[in-house]
Amino acid sequence: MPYSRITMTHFLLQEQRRKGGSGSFTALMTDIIFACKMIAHEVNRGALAGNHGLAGSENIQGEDQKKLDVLANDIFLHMNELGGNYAGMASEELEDIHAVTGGAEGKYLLLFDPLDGSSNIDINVSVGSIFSILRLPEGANTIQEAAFLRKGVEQVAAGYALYGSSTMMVITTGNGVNGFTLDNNVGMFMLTHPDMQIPADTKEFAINASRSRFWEPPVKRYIDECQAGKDGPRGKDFNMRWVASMVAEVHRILIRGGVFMYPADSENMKKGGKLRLMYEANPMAFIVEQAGGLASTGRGRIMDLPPTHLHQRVPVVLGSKNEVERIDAYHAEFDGK
Ligand code: P6P
Repeated sequence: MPYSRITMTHFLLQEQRRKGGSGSFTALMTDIIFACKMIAHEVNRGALAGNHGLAGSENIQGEDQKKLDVLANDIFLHMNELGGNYAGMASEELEDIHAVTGGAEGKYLLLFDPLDGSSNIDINVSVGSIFSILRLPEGANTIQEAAFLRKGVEQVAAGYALYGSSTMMVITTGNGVNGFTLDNNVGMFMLTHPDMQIPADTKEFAINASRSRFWEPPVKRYIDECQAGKDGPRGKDFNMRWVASMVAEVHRILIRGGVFMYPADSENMKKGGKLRLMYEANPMAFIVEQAGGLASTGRGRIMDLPPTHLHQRVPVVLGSKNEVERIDAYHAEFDGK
């Protein structure tokens, strides 16, 4: 059997040739791949490198930054500045968009959550990086926040890196979803999960059940029915998972199906929910939809939402198509639609 492994770089080059691209997208993705490999190294070194614990600073979200939050953000900024294949950047860890420096002249806008799930770092549980890529609007010469405020349907590409038992990257450019595993011996991501598909049905849900007292009735109805098991209205038993790392939850759903929910509730409703639209919900929604799943707020498609500001939050219900449709139907029934 001839050697048939495909590296992520060669996969992207094949996509580039198929689409007749100029190579600037591939160049940007190469910088992102470098950043994720370096972050993987720092995550894996953990306490040995003094990477655990708090940085002693807060981010725009008012959250205490972990040392690796700051380091991962610095790595993303530095590797992309070196590459210069971007027109502007935005990060969960930065209040404002990142000024273009060093003569960057790419035609893409890069948005990212450099280290998602960072409360898991010190306990050695999976964390990840999430990124979203938009095309710079035609004729835009100065980069303002407004250029980033585009619906999820306008994304050119989206992906994540999962720093877990193995390091993986999963991406979509609008032609399905493909997964790559880092071979540390050669330092390359290799195609291991071609054409990832989410099963339409599932017996597994993920939600932070400690917030049940805040949930709206349609969310409570859905979870109660799952917990009622085979003797209840669903006629089957369900299992629950909660990793507190959206990247890990989405990856599990891509591999074996499931539904992930972080709904707006009576406690977080005033902020619009918990998860951020531009660099968490939208990229994950693109990936999930490209894999045959759905991504909703409970009351509408996430990728159709017109953003109003960079760090806005949004309710998230995503995963197996038939479960998301059921949850949306419960919301519509509750709203009297
Ligand atoms: P909770 C991580 O901080 C995150 O943004 C998502 O990755 C994760 O799903 C969620 O928040 C965890 O929230 O309420 O369990 O801390």
